[in-house]
Amino acid sequence: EERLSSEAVDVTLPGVPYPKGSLHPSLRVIDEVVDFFVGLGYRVAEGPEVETDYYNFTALNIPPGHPARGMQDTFFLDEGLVLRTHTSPVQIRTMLAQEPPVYVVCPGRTYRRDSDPTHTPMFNQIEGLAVDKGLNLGHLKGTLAAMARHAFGEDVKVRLRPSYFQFVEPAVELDVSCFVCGGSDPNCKVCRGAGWIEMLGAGMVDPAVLAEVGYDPEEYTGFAFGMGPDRMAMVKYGIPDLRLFFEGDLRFLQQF
Ligand code: 2NL
Repeated sequence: EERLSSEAVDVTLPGVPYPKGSLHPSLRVIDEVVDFFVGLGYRVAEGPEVETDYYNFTALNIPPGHPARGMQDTFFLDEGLVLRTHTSPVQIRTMLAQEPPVYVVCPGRTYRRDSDPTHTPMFNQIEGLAVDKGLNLGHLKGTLAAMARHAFGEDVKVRLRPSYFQFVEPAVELDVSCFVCGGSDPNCKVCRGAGWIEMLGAGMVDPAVLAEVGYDPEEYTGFAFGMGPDRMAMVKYGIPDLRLFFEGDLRFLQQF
């Protein structure tokens, strides 16, 4: 009796809470976008964050001395190395390593000398590339519209606006209709009354870039796109300051 009562365990007491992890808001968006493209048959490719000047700039139609280099706020390292300013060098490496067709999606960390509420020196990027026979702007728009509906809901509309990026021609930016107000609220916090949200940049791969990796631009065409999943997460989850993403504060992270 004595032993039974002294060793009794009250199984009705609550257990010791086990700390639960959660996914970072950027990773949630990255997973969503990457899963979408994997579903279409794209492969995931990764590459080094320390890159050569050649892979980060020259191969992308940005030769030494070109003003587009000055606009990227690059972290320069020794001996012609840089912290990559975008994940495009991963697609260059992919094209150099294989023959077309190419269908890849490239998520990763990228770096620019910039720091304010909407820019951090390290940020995530997802780029994608398709090279095949007969690809045109219609394939680009259809693919990216389907991705936008996957990320922001079946009802969103998309529009393309003319833009400029050195490595594509023509270049476009893709907007999605506001998934909060649909354009009906002039005071909407998400689209600020514009009705549209900027989502990504894209375009048809410049023939000079295809030729640089040894592909015949007369035989193959391609489209490419680049987006900022951190920015997308700010819009999607209503987060006002990008710097919160990289401070590691559990009170912030546990909300997602
Ligand atoms: C943006 C725009 C873009 C690309 C990235 C690309 C890569 C290769 C060849 C051609 Cl290897 N293009 N990438 C093209 C257009 C836009 O990113 O605003 N990103 C956040």
